[in-house]
Amino acid sequence: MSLNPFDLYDVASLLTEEERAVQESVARFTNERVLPIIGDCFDQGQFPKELISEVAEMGLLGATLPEQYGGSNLGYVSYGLICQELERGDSGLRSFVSVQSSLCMYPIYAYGSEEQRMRWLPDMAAGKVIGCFGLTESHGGSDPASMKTRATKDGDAWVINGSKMWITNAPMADIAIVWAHTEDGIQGFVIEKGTPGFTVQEIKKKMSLRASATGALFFDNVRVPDANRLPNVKGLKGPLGCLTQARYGITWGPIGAAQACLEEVLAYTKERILFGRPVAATQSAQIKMADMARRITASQLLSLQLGRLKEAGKMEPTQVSLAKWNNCRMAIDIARECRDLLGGAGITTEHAAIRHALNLESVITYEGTETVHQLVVGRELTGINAF
Ligand code: TGC
Ligand code: FAD
Repeated sequence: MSLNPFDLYDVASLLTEEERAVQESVARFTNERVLPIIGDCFDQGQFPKELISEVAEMGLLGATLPEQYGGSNLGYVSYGLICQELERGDSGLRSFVSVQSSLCMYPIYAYGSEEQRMRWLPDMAAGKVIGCFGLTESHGGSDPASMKTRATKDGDAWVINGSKMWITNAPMADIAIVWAHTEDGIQGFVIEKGTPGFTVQEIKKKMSLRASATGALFFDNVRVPDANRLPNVKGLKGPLGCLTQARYGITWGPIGAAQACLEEVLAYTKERILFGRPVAATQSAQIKMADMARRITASQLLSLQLGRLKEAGKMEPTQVSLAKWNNCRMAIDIARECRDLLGGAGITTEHAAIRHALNLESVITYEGTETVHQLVVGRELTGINAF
């Protein structure tokens, strides 16, 4: 076999030398440091905190930001490849990097003052300050404009009341980027751990993203200085702009999860002898695996072109919605089909398929559900807002 089964169209040949080097180094990290431990982390419901310093040393936190803020000044295709290779390990680790980079460092960089950038970004890039992003509230995450969290000006400070739900990294975060209604529209605030009235509760009993820490945030008359308000954006476009960054990376991540599942099932079906021949020698198994490769290949090309558009400053949110929808759907279907091809062996975390399938239930839900992204594309096509 001369083609790479996980890159049938030789997408690697479309990458620059730097992009290939980034992909190779993150792939090595995933193989050597993530895969040996991640099944146990998932079983135990633990995020592998011990990997944070290594991820930071590799320059994966705020990777696209300029070096003066601790970033690695990488292009967006490199960032996508980082997400892909991390999610080949586990969606939880990719989530950690997405939230830290796209949802926390990005708004400080894009909407913060120079003082705020210097105050937080270098320590965040070094993994010394961990962030979380509070937009969703319990009464309806798809409709963030309906948020009830409110910030009221009081002298040179703000008083924040409300709550946020389903917040990645919350239980271990040093700062929370919190979006709240104000007299002047929705604004973003950096709330530091330990601020009186600010509490965090871990969400337990998750069957998905078990190797990621998720929590709820509560604000009871939390007093925040005006110096912690992000001054350069007002309105829903602030948080939605962050989501566009994160969703872009998330289009790449599920490609890695799907590749991991296909790799596992290719090996398994060659070894598994049923009715006197390997399962891989049956027509139905080959058709299923060929179809997985077809969908993975299409998703790789979609994300690569999206990345090139982003690098050229031409990427539109609707294009991100199409790829987030397509690639999450592709990966969750493949993970479920791989679980099936593994038979009973597929129901334990000794194999990766069920872990990826369960994780992808979150990935297809967060950062805009599949329905939300379908309606964004439908609105673009028809010009009619169906929300
Ligand atoms: P609309 O009221 O029309 O627009 C408001 C303003 O925002 C602008 N805008 C965007 N800007 C940047 N990127 C986007 N994707 C944008 N979409 C809209 C828009 O131009 C407008 O600007 P202006 O200047 O006119 O005020 O809002 P809409 O109708 O477009 O939005 C509706 C809808 C449903 C698409 C939106 O509310 C939505 O996306 N809902 C889903 C919410 C969501 O995805 N939440 C995710 C929370 S964070 C998370 O899940 C993290 S998980 C992380 C992990 O663990 O990896
Ligand atoms: P709802 O919005 O209540 O949606 C329920 C159902 O209604 C869905 O099927 C949806 O598709 C459907 N629906 C919505 N609108 C329509 C419509 N117009 N027509 C038809 N159907 C519709 N949020 C953060 O802010 N920060 C985080 O770090 C974060 N991390 C997360 C981590 C995990 C593990 C999970 C599971 C979620 C996380 N979220 C986070 C929240 C996530 O963004 C929301 O779960 C998501 O936006 C959906 O909101 P919801 O759960 O309230 O569902």
